[in-house]
Amino acid sequence: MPRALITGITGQDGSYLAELLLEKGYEVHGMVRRASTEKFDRIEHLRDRLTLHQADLLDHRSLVDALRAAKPHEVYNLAAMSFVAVSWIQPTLTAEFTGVGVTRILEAVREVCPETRFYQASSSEMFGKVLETPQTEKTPFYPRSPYGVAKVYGHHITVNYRESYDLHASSGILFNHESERRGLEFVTRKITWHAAAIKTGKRDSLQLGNLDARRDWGYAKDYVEAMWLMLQQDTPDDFVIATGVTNTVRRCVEVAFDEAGLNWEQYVQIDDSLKRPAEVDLLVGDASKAERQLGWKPQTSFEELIRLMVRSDVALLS
Ligand code: NAP
Ligand code: F7E
Repeated sequence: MPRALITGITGQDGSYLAELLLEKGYEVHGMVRRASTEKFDRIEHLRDRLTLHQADLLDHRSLVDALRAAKPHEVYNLAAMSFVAVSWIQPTLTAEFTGVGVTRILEAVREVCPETRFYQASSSEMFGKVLETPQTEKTPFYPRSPYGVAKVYGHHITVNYRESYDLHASSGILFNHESERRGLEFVTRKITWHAAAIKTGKRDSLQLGNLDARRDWGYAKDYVEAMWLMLQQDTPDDFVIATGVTNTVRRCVEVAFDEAGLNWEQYVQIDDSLKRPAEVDLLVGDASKAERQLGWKPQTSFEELIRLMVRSDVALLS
């Protein structure tokens, strides 16, 4: 039976990846952080089929112990401080988790299980102020946030350990991906949740920042499949995972409020404090290498995604 260890298993992607690997017959181990109140909502339905290990990306000893206990064939490093807006408020902590944390886990893999296949969760935020469009694996990075800078470090250290120590380490450069399990602070879920909350009478307005920002949004369930495919290749490599379609935040609002049967202009207000010190204006990825080499293609359109998120939030709040 193949064994996998997922860091960040309590997050959006971790929970979908755990489901996928269980379906494929894996023994699934997850790394979790201790908190005074457990927040395992996204994996509650899987709890009895998972083995959880207390560890933290800030603590090398705990990473070594988790790897020794799990003996994984595959490690998926999804743990990170993942919210871009907060990375300006906690820039050094973001660098520690999201950047140097990657070196800590790579060092632990090298020490405990150098044959293990390793996946690093890189991000389209590394492209930031884009130097070409669409963005590919060869597009130079120009990060625009402390989070993006930390992800560039994590990406380069993964490539460097692959080349220095011959590790089977791959990096997925994933563009934004969302779902019913997306954190409420990210813009798509904030919009779908508020559309549902207004429809069900629990809120009467929605405050947003930059409506003109453009993102390439896909469905998280489709994207975790690409992570798994990367680790099934004989040779480790880097892959852009994206839909190739870009939409504005404004379009996201229009679709979500339409699904809820509401006129968005009556409810949405601009709050300048939600605008970022430096913005990423346009992201659109070219995933043709993943299609060619992994046979991966996105299955869910932007509009389907936003509509299914609104329906899920309406059900949640009703
Ligand atoms: P998420 O929902 O915010 O989940 C992040 C996970 O990381 C949580 O399980 C969190 O645990 C864990 N974590 C944070 N700091 C940690 C630490 N110091 N030690 C151990 N665990 C820690 O993020 P996501 O959307 O699933 O994203 C997964 C990964 O892909 C992240 O690395 C993110 O940066 C990257 N990424 C995401 C996207 C996207 O659009 N979703 C795109 C590109 C890349 P707690 O539950 O304890 O907080
Ligand atoms: O912002 C604009 C905001 O926070 C998207 C993470 O998963 O994807 C995610 O990062 C856009 C930005 O995601 C609000 O200015 C307007 O331009 O949903 P977001 P993100 O910053 O793109 C990348 C690929 C990752 O790797 C990250 O981990 O929406 N926006 N008004 C707003 N954003 C938020 N959050 N809230 C607003 O009110």
